Amino acid sequence: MADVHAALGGAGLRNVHVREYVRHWAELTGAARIEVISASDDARLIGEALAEGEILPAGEGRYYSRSYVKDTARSEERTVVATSNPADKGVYNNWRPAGQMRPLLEERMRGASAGKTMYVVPYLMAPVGSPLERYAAGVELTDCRTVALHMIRMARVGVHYIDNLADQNSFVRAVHVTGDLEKLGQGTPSDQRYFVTIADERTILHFGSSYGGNALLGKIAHGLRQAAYDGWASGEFLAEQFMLIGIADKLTGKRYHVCGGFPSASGKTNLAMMLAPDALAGRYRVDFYGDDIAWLRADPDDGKIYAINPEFGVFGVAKDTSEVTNPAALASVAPGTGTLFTNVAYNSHTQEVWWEGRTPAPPADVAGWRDWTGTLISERPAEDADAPWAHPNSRFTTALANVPNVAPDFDDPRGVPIDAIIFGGRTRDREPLIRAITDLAEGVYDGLTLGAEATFAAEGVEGLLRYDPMSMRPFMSYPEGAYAAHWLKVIGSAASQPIFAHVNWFRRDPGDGHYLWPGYRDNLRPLLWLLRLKEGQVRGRQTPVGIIPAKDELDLDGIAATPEELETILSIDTPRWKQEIKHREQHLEQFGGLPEEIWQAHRRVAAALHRAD
Ligand code: OXD
Ligand code: MN
Repeated sequence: MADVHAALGGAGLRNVHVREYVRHWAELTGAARIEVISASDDARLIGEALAEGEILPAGEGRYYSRSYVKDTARSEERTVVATSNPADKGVYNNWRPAGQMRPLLEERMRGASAGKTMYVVPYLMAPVGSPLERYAAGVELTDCRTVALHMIRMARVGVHYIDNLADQNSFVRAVHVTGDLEKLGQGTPSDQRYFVTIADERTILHFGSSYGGNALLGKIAHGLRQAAYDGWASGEFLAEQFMLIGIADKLTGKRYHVCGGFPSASGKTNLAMMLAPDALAGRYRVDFYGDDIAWLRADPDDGKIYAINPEFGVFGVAKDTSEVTNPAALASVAPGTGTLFTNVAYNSHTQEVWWEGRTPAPPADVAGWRDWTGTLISERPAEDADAPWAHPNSRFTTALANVPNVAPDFDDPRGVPIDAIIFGGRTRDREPLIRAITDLAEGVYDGLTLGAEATFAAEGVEGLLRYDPMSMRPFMSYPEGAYAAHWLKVIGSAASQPIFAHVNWFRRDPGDGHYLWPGYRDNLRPLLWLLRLKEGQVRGRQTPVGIIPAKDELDLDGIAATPEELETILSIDTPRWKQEIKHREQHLEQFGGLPEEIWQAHRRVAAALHRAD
């Protein structure tokens, strides 16, 4: 049995509430040792993990880990938001009573860390000194060393974050117990895993996975689910699965900031790390703040909406990351960055890593190459010959500071003032390249009706979106009606409000299906138009679903699109929109208590489409 007080005292951890919390869970999980972690322990922990074979070297200052084969992704079915108030049940939050979930988790976690070390990871999900700092402190307890290593990259980690709290009891209690991964029945009717946020107790209990999305509790469980709940309960802020970028105009010296949500596989990380296209790089610079989470609040001093990225690193999907799609991401995982790769392909002779899309074809010489399961490529059975080398959800984990175009003020506690909030899906026919929305309720309505097109027939009806409101479907922690009202309240309280827009980089040619817009770096162009529209420098063209750029308003210097292609991406398909409006109505009807302003926005858009005949 661990000597908790000696371990905490030795680490200089004085906060009595933290000490009591650690004692409780050390006793319950039966951990053999307690170790308090700060970022300065990284090199030692890396050394230990290498020595134990938990990670492998992947070139200079880079590391590689494999997760258990059935533990490679977030599990939405096993994720629960619990509170003591049944009124907190929403459509997506998978609500359960706290009184039921806590004993269930305690039962699974009891004795489950026997013989293991419990790492105590005090962290902060905010730049130090942020006005939202009191919602940002947490202590993750984990029985997995690689999870501690990931946390050091993804959050600000250190004892001082928890010892100096104004309210010593105000920290998120985040307990991660791995469990016996081979005996958990992942994905079967007897699945033992549970990933629970008891939001009104600010307690996170995750059992049964050591994969990042389930195990790095600062990120999704705290940074999104818990923070969204806290933001609503306090009335102070929004926590959203949003990227956050800056755009600097070197000619005028002005700096703009854009944040926004994209359902998965819609290019959010690539957009967040975008560099200006060559033709515009003399004038504009794009600064990276964050690729996954933003917390937004209205600042009473200047009446603007400010955003922070609460994270300290990037937990990015490796697949399809290349010099073309995201050169900044590749630079951020270069030798010497301390990057941890998970479930990519690994060469045990050369320590190189590779994933699908990294280069057009896999390495020609397969000597030493193993797929993400550890099987030598040269020995894979014939039926697996075409299987990917890397898992589609393989990841790289690197600190924000490693991203070459990281904003100089990414650590500014105040955050950055937001000029525009964008939503973007992957839509082949209906959505134009960009449509701007100047009305707050219509902007929120657009976010609530965000979705991704079904990618294969099996996933849904052709042309029907899988709605993913604000890209928060898996992270919603309170009811959607209240969520919409909270958005209207927070953004509505700002004297100077951001403009909204919906973007779509994925419009296809109706004939041969080719993409009509080059995407990637060129996505800066419609964003520049949006900022100009906000400043009254361009007028665009009003459509029933928003303002679309006139052709001559987009800066197309260096773009090879034909006039016909431009015509298509700068138009809306009214009959398809009319179908979509009917689906939206059904989608919104699920949500109890949706504010009347949202219904009015819906009816306005529907009526405008009707008139557009
Ligand atoms: C996610 C992630 O699962 O950001 O959305 O990792
Ligand atoms: Mn995400």
